[in-house]
Amino acid sequence: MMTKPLHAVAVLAAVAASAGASANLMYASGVANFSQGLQKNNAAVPLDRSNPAKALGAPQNNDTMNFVSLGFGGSLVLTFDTWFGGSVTVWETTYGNPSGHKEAADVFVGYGSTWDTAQFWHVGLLQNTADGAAMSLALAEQASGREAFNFLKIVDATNPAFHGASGDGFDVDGVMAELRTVPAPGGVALAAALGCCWMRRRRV
Ligand SMILES: [Ca+2]
Ligand SMILES: [Ca+2]
Repeated sequence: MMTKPLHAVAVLAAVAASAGASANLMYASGVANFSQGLQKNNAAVPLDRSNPAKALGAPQNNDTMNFVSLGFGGSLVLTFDTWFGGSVTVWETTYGNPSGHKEAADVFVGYGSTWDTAQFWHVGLLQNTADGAAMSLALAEQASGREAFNFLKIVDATNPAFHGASGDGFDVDGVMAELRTVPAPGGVALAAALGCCWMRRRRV
């Protein structure tokens, strides 16, 4: 009896921790794949800019080494604790000077059992000057017929012409998405179950 309130608190804390940002928003929590590109001069991106885990969790959103550099043409596939939809928000790092470091990336959302077999739909081209703003998934929803996704892919689309020899493409500090509590696969499973019951009832 005495422990019941404590249990309730523990459960609430666990729910809050998994939600991350808030009840309806969450930050990326896993790296499904990282295929880093190179610097403009074809040298490898320095190690301190090459850890994809720096794109997970809440963005630091400051001028520290809080990001992973995609490298020119590089890509990063992230996952969340659960299904997401609605919109996604990406934070980039440009040390307070985005117009001096023009970087861009194509953002995709995907659905599938693994990142390399998943189908992806284009969300938009994100300029680093517009980072931190929510990108609507409305067009991806229309194209896919889905309202919930389980992969988010960011592909560097930076024009090397804007950069010096050590330019290294788009930098990802953090990514946020809206939680979807009723994923389509569950709906499909439910429909299948209902169809099964209906068939069974019909036979009776
Ligand atoms: Ca960069
Ligand atoms: Ca970060």
